[in-house]
Amino acid sequence: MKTLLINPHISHESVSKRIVGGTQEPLGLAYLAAALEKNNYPVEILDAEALGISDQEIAEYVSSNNFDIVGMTMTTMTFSVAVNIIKAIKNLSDVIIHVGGPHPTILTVETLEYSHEIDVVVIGEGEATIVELMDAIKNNKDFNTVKGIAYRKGNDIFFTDKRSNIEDIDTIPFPARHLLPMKLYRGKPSAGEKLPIYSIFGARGCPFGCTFCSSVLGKKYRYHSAKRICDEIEHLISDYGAKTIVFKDETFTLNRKHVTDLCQEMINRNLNKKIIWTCATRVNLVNRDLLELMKKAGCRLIHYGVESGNQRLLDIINKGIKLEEVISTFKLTREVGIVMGSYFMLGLPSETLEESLNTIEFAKLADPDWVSFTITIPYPGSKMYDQLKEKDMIKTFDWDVYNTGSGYSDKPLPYVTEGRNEKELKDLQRRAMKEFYFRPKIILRHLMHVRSYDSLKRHIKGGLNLS
Ligand code: B12
Repeated sequence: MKTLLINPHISHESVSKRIVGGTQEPLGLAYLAAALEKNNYPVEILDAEALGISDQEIAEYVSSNNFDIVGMTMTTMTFSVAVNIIKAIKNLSDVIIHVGGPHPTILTVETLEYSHEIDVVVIGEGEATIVELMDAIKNNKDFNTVKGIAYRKGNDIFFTDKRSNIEDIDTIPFPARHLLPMKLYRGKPSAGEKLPIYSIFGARGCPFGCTFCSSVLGKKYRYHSAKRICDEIEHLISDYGAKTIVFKDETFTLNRKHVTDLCQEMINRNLNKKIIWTCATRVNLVNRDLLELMKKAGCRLIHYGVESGNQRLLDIINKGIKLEEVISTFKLTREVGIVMGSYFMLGLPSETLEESLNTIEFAKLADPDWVSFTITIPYPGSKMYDQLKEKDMIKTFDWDVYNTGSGYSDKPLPYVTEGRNEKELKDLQRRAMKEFYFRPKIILRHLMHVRSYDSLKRHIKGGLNLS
């Protein structure tokens, strides 16, 4: 019984690919594959995004290799692409199709109703469920014995008992990276010059309530032990020659004791001499001692989620930070010598033109090294989506339009805040990027970090895409 797990392609709309190139490992699928391998189920991963292959080529690969079961991961942005791939597969092969990931977890019934080719939706974390699903298929048991799924039987859709999240995530094996085309992943230039760059997901869940977030991994923060994370780093160094690690955790410094232990363990194992690393967190969850320790442990860059340069909007989106905290933390981070990236959003609900301009000015004032300005999209699963849907302010539920490459595609925006228009927001986004990056101080700062011809080319490509 052979399973294929597919990462659908997003390339033509992927902002990182359009502007700077490169893709990242689909860690969710690699975790699922590891769980299957641990239970002796043969599995392969096809990363269509990294490989750049067409729907037809995927369908032919499935049929010529006699897979019995195909799994596909889906976000809202990749939903339409994934559904087309599934259609192409079912045209050629009679396989069981199951899907998982944020979109089908949130809109389970809609997913099954929209695509009749999908047999099963795995809801939430998938490691335990996928193994039970395989057991049921192998032993010809009814799907109602598998917790945490919804499935189709005849014309009806059935939900089974809910599955709780995995308490101790150290029990999950390392992602099966040996099934991924590891040489094709490049990471973003903000991660630095030391290639190859690979990612680790060190913690799951986030207790905060930002209205734009649609995380499906729960509110409870569950993290891997310092030992497990350092073992995984050593594995990435020895097997793949990793030089840079990107922590994909949503809020890296949430538990200060844990981060302190982790940094200490990295230093004890001399990992700080072998790799550099990056992470993302909130401005109110660091202090000087912690930043200094992180720097000593090899932290090169921190991405801070700032979102807006207006306190009124920060409060509306329930961000729970103050603008003064942004300024003081950015100053501190620079003093400690850690590079900074900062995420901003334009077109938040009720945002005026003046407030959008404030955000651009604030980004320059706060002075990070890297920025992104994304146009607000209310993704299903977020509080913002529910609020705007209730007010009838979402223009379309055609999910293809939600793959806007953060506003950089020619697709129309599914939501435009009151009193504003699409063209103005898209123009403003480009203006924001140009105003931020095309300043002598920033150009110089970036050129000083360029260490290779390849990197110079990536910087120039990024700049040309902005102009
Ligand atoms: C890494 C990441 C990225 C990377 C993608 C790298 C990659 N190849 O995965 C990059 C930086 C490119 C990215 C970009 C964006 N992202 Co993103 N990203 C993430 C992040 C932080 C981690 C994903 C991850 O690895 N998770 C770890 C694994 C363990 O979880 P998982 O993937 O969900 O998989 C588990 C389950 O869902 C399930 N499962 C998943 N798939 C399948 C399939 C099967 C068959 C089964 C059985 C089970 C199953 O089992 C897995 C193991 O437990 C998530 C947030 C999060 N906490 O997940 C956001 C997230 C996926 N991103 C999101 C968004 C909105 C974006 C952007 C639009 C942001 C922006 N404004 O630019 C862009 C869009 C890019 C695009 N066009 O698609 C949203 C998606 C919301 C939604 N409704 O779909 C999320 C959930 C963030 C959030 N909290 O709102 N992202």
